[in-house]
Amino acid sequence: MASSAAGSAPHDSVVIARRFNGPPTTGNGGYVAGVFGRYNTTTECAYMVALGGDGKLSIRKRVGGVTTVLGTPISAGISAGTWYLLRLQMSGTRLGAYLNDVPMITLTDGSCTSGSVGVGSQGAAFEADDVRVTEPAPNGTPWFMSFEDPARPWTTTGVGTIAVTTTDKTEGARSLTVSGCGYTMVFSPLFNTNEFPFVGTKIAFDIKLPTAQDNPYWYGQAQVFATIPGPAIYNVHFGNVELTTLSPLGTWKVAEFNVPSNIYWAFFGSYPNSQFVITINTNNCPAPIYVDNVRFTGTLTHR
Ligand SMILES: [Ca+2]
Repeated sequence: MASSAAGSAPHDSVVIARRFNGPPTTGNGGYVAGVFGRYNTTTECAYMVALGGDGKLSIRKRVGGVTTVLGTPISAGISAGTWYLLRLQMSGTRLGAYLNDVPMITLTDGSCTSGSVGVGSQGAAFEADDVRVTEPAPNGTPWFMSFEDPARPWTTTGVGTIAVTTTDKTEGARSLTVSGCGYTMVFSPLFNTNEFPFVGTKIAFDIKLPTAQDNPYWYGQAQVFATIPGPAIYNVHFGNVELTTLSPLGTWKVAEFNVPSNIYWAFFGSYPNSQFVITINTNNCPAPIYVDNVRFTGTLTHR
């Protein structure tokens, strides 16, 4: 692997090349170029998000000097001479590849644990600019909590509709829009409580109300519920936040809820098939509400 611009990075990190040009000559499927992380020179271990001469985006792993492709490469129409925004997201054993801020691949692998980051290639020339390293979601919060994980989407029932968008967000590359009047329930994917390294006495999310409101006297209400079947916690209510208090309109605000004590303590256990539900009850119809970065707040304790 030819490489350059390597620097050390924490275990959980995001490597971004905001301008990356240099997919190998079209047709050379074995040639790749991209960003890498957790490169350990002793074990020759590293992860890479690679642009391929076959036009595909892939996540690759190098262990003991041997390169393998993880998961299924995505046909992305990669072509030589085009600038791309590349992102390799590493959080615990979870890896993600983003192209131009769009999540393309997520998978898990535990081979490479820490090391340096950089840009590199196999058999290809490349140019990279504005390479940076950032931290993933705070406190190791699972990616789905910030609507970043295409493999674990949130779902809905009720009158409203939801969609993931990249146009406006407070964390990562995506947020969730909730559209429509009435009472809309938004369900997290099922998770194990042990996926959260930190547990908080409160839970919060960022929310942005549209400036257009059908009822200027009542914007609506948000609620949070949780179900943790192991200790027989079903649809327990965290409380309400009156959206009318979240002014000014058109700016990101924080909705925060106290975590009921039985739920707080359950998060120190290991319980599969758990789920959060966020409900939005609103009179607003003309424009969507944005939600992002659901996370524990208050007093945080390592589980
Ligand atoms: Ca996000």
